[in-house]
Amino acid sequence: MHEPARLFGTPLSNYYNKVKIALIELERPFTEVLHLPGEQWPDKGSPSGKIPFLETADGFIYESQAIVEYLEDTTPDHSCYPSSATEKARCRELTQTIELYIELPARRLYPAAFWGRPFQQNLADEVLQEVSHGLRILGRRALFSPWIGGNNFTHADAASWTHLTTVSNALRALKQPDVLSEGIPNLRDYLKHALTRPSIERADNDLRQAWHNRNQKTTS
Ligand SMILES: N[C@@H](CCC(=O)N[C@@H](CS)C(=O)NCC(=O)O)C(=O)O
Repeated sequence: MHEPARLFGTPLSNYYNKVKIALIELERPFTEVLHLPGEQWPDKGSPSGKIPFLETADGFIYESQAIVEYLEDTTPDHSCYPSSATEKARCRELTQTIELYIELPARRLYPAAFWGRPFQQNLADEVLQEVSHGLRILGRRALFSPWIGGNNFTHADAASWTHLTTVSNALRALKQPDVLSEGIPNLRDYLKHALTRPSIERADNDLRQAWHNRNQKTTS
């Protein structure tokens, strides 16, 4: 029986939601601790100062992928990876492709898209080029039939849903071309299908509620 872990961060964060989906899928008990970027970081929590980080009986763990792998390694009775080493590597390829070549470049637009900072079209043009390149890489491996790697839900779907939703929301907020749907023709269907998974449905509801709370705070 696992001690409940404490997940630090906010449902507004795509990396936080990736870990939260893993916790739910692996049936690990956990509580959520609201911890916003900009607050003073706990000394032990996250050496990078970023969220998410997880407090476990073994100490604090940061970096979402390290947390996911830790949860896999310490949950002997469940897994969100295929059993074969090659298939597992495929899931990690997909996750890294999305994070390094799509989410990371797109992240440069989040201050303008989500936090009211000034928008620069030349920055957006650069980002769109980089994201389109990332989508071409992703297209060489991703199946989206119905899950990103094929028949079964894996951790790569948690990453895919949370990051692609966030990037898509950012581009829409900034009225930029929908390069995601151009690069992944069945993206809409995939994201819709992802919401049939209870873990993703819960993360999505919590995300919407967190935006609602934040918007109410900023308008009151
Ligand atoms: N590579 C990190 C990325 C985490 C990340 O970028 N988190 C964002 C929130 S989604 C953050 O903490 N931003 C605040 C900052 O960069 O200082 C991970 O996988 O955990």
